[in-house]
Amino acid sequence: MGRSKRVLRCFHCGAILQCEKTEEKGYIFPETFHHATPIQIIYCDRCFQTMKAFNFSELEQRIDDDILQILDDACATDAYIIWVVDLFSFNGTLNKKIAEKVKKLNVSVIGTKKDLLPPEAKEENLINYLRERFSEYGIEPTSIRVYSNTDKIDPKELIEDMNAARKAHDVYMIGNNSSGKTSLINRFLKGYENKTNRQIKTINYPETHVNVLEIPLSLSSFLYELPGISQSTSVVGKLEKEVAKIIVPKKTIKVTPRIMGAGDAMMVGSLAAYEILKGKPTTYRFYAAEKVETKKVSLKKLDDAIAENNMRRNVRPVSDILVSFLDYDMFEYTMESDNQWHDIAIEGLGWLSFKAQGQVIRVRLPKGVALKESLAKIK
Ligand SMILES: Nc1nc2c(ncn2[C@@H]2O[C@H](COP(=O)(O)OP(=O)(O)O)[C@@H](O)[C@H]2O)c(=O)[nH]1
Ligand SMILES: [Mg+2]
Repeated sequence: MGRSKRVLRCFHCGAILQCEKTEEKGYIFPETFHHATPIQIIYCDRCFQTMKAFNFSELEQRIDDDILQILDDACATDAYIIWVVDLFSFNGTLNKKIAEKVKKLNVSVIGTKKDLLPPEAKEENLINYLRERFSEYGIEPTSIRVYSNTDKIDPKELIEDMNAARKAHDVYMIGNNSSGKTSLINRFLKGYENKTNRQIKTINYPETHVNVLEIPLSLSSFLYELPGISQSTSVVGKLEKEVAKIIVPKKTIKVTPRIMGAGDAMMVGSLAAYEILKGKPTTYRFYAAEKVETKKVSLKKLDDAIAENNMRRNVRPVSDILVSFLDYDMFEYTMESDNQWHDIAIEGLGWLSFKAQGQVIRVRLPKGVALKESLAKIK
């Protein structure tokens, strides 16, 4: 009779553990592999690293606390705030604590990366969209502009506008990581003349752990570029780097129209799905980076289709971190019947746009990612 031995598997993703191929599923260090006992709870290296990354969120929090502390100074000096948002990934989710701090100040909003949106995205609609989203947090911006780094704007004009708005006060530029703050400042610097005896420098902001860029605007006022606000609610950064490469757009995003009605569902790779529980067949448009693939399937077959796609990887992207149903959150929206275009947007991934006609739509998305329903960004 042969002998049997328990096969060691990762406690998180279930992959069979091995210690030979670092790039393949289930890899653990030979030390751990050879000394493992059958009753031990072991995670493969990949899951272990991911879980470590999740647990490091406290570290990100500390950076946000530092930003809050810097903003206390901004409040104390009645500073002018420039809040930069990336027009693609912004779905209306703002950091509440930061919004609470700056809402009494003079806030101006700059939407960046307009070039990533399709030509139907009109400046006026985008500005209204931004105004409505900020207003939900009690912020009434004094000005809202949208830019692309390919726009021909005169840097001198940027400076004149800012000088008129800040009324000799300091300026604090805030925004998420990669929202385009540094790119904006670089454009601004092209028209900048330093009339002070101080230099542009990166300083450790007093009593914090963070560095900020300090640009003297006059003998007694500065522009500060604050570190990026951590995007803990975006898909980007929650999943693998390979997934981020697919979902972060580098050129104009793609719009996929589909007719769907009750009983239909749309998979977005294996990362997310929109399920139409109730509603007449109508056009749904999905906006996402060019390499993000979608597939219409019957609602009944959705679970099987996702499981199969996790193996075959026909509809990209697929994440090895999303291995069970428990790794997803689910939300259900009952829409009004206002016949206006609405979006249900998954932060960092994309959004489904449709005319609200009383549909019931269920969305599944990676746990902890922000989902937001609002009037459409692009009409
Ligand atoms: N397509 C496009 N990309 C942009 C634009 N502005 C910034 N980026 C890119 O977005 C990324 C982050 O920009 P950066 O200015 O470093 O953002 P920061 O982290 O807020 O300082 C970089 O890869 C930039 O090239 C824009 O208007 N259009
Ligand atoms: Mg920067």
